[in-house]
Amino acid sequence: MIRTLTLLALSSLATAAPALAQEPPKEAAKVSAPEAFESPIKNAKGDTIGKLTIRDGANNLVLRVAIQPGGLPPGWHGMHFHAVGDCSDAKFMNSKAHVNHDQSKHGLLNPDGPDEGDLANIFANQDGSANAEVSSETALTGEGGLKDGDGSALIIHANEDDHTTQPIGGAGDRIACGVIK
Ligand SMILES: [Cu+2]
Ligand SMILES: [Zn+2]
Repeated sequence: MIRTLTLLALSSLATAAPALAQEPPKEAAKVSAPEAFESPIKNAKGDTIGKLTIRDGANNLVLRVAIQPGGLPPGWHGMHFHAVGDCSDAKFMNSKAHVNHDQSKHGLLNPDGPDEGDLANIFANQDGSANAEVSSETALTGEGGLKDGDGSALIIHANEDDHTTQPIGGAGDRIACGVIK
């Protein structure tokens, strides 16, 4: 029975393959390298605890966050793009609310979301170091992009984001910030 199913699956793959092969390759004309951006991430004292790197492709941007040992409390932390590229105050309130141009609800798992600032959580190890790579459909440049007039900020929160509740998924205080400008 299983074998029959496998064979069926294989034969449907076989018939699907030529159709796929005939499709013109997507983005064939786009040969330029993704736009890149790099910025330090600072804690409330203004110390650099790591860095963010953004690569922006045609349809998605990829954000990589690298936090050095001692940088964050161990465990999960919410991570968002906030609307203003200002990390100058200790509580990072100058970075304002999440990037959100169309009044979407907060939360990657919210049926009325997500807003443009919503990102997956980052996990900090026992030593406070962390590494994460997440994607976002929010653009780096152009209309509605992160590098708009007042820039944007990557904010890391004290607690994890439950991706559902308003306004920030219960993520709590803002404990780290990186300017995107
Ligand atoms: Cu946030
Ligand atoms: Zn949000």
